[in-house]
Amino acid sequence: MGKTARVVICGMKNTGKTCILEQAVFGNVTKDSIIYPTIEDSYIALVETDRGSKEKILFYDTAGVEPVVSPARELKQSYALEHQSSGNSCSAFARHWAHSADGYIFVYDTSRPETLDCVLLLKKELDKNRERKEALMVVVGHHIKSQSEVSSIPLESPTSKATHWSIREKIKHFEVNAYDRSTLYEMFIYIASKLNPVQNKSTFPQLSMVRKSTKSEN
Ligand SMILES: Nc1nc2c(ncn2[C@@H]2O[C@H](COP(=O)(O)OP(=O)(O)OP(=O)(O)O)[C@@H](O)[C@H]2O)c(=O)[nH]1
Ligand SMILES: [Mg+2]
Repeated sequence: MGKTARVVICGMKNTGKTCILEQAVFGNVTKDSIIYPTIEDSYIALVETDRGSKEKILFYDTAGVEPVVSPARELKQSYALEHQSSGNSCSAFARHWAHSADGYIFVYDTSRPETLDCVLLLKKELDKNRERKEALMVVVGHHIKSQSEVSSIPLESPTSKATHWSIREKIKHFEVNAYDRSTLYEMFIYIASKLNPVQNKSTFPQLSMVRKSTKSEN
């Protein structure tokens, strides 16, 4: 087991971040579970890699960030945003978390396009604050509503927009439903595997063999 990696789950409010973590770690989330808005929480878990080893990961659950305000709505809402006491903005989140995590899970709700806009901005702000420091990033489309429950179909579905964006950004895109624990495995195994890559074997034994054979030739 390597060192404990730190992974932050983030996204807009009510995208099901806590349900995803609770379900992955404890498997106790049902439709009747009462989940309160998060201030900040953490979970420590042993997560299996694709090689079968178990790695310790510390997951930070964060408060949902506020919706992204489009320029058209900005003037109208700027006063309200400036004066709200609770809530987290994308830039404040990025400043706080840019240097204290090895990985980020960006969550959006597949039925609410604005939640994906928020993910796009979060990633941009984190990149700006992290400069060239590498971090593992994954984006997760959370199917909170089934297709029949979605009242209006947006011009471009958030899921296909997220797929294109994730390809451009070279980050992996997953689709999950927190009520179905089996949909979460692939993402958590991927995260544990990427954060704990196979260590390269030392080349020292090969070097010593070369030295021996050179000696016998003389
Ligand atoms: N149908 C369905 N609803 C879900 C699912 N996951 C979460 N929900 C609903 O979404 C609500 C919000 O879930 P949370 O996990 O608290 O969302 P959050 O993103 O952690 O919210 P904040 O902590 O306020 O940012 C829950 O109370 C559930 O009712 C899911 O997989 N399916
Ligand atoms: Mg939460």
